[in-house]
Amino acid sequence: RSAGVIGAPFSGGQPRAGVERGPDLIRAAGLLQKLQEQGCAVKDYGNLQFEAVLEDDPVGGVKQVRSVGGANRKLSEAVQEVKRDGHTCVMLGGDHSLAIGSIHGHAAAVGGLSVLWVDAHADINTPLSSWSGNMHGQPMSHLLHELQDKVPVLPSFSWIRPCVSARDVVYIGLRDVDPAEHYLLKLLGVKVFSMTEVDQLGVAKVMEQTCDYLSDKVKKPIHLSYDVDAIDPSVTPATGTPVVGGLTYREGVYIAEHVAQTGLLSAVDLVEVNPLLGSEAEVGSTVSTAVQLLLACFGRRRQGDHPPDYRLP
Ligand code: DIR
Ligand code: MN
Ligand code: MN
Ligand code: MN
Repeated sequence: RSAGVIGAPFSGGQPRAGVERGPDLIRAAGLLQKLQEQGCAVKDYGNLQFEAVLEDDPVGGVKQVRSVGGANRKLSEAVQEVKRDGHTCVMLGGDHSLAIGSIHGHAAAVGGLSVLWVDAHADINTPLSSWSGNMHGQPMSHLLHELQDKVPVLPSFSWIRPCVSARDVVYIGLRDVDPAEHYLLKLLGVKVFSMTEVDQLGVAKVMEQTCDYLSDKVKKPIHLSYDVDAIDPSVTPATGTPVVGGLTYREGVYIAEHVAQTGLLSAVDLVEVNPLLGSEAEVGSTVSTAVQLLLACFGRRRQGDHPPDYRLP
């Protein structure tokens, strides 16, 4: 399998500067070379360039709506190109509002998707339920068919078509969920493995049940949307909204390994790495974890591996 990598240096879905530097940092940590070393063909589509929106006043308390809408429109087109070229798409964020364009573009190219959302947060606030006004807490509400009567059309959002069914979504790692979000998750009956279920079942059972649930009838291509804040902040502190009590490094990698094994991974987002938050060591730990998660997505196994034609020297 081959990886098509898109950098999305965008931070407008949340208030902290720095997350737009994620793509360059993850590249500088050697992601592309390491993917190639493990036998994965890589095409780098470079970083998207987003036009600044000069007049972007809040819309009913929601911030930078037009910037987020425009950036995601561009991202959606880019993801569609990567998928048409036949690659597994890797979107390096940037903040998690970018999942709107990434999932929209993915669905436009391949049709029905499963979405595996690994995050401390549910990111399913509607523009009306959001208390923060940050779009990175809302992407799921714009994507789910079932929520469209609850989501007003925002400026620069009219191009978006809902493209995911609640039945096809699984969350892992939740531990900071707003009341409105909890209400919506229950209303729609979304499959959630919060940190409580990770504690109860262990990550191996969580992944087994996740895959059984997602491949129940038809095996749809999987979109893995990985927010680095799903991992415990002792490991990935350089992120805008860290929450204690997260996935261990090993649980985080296991999730990616297991998804890779399904053979269904069709696109992955790695978002919310913010190199301006934390010490050099904290940023280093966050970025190298992000790289390891992505390598695991493309088949890196901790047991080791060797090419089929390997000859002992
Ligand atoms: C909160 C925090 N639920 C919000 N969300 C975050 O702003 O809607 N998402 N941090 O990543
Ligand atoms: Mn998120
Ligand atoms: Mn999060
Ligand atoms: Mn499985």
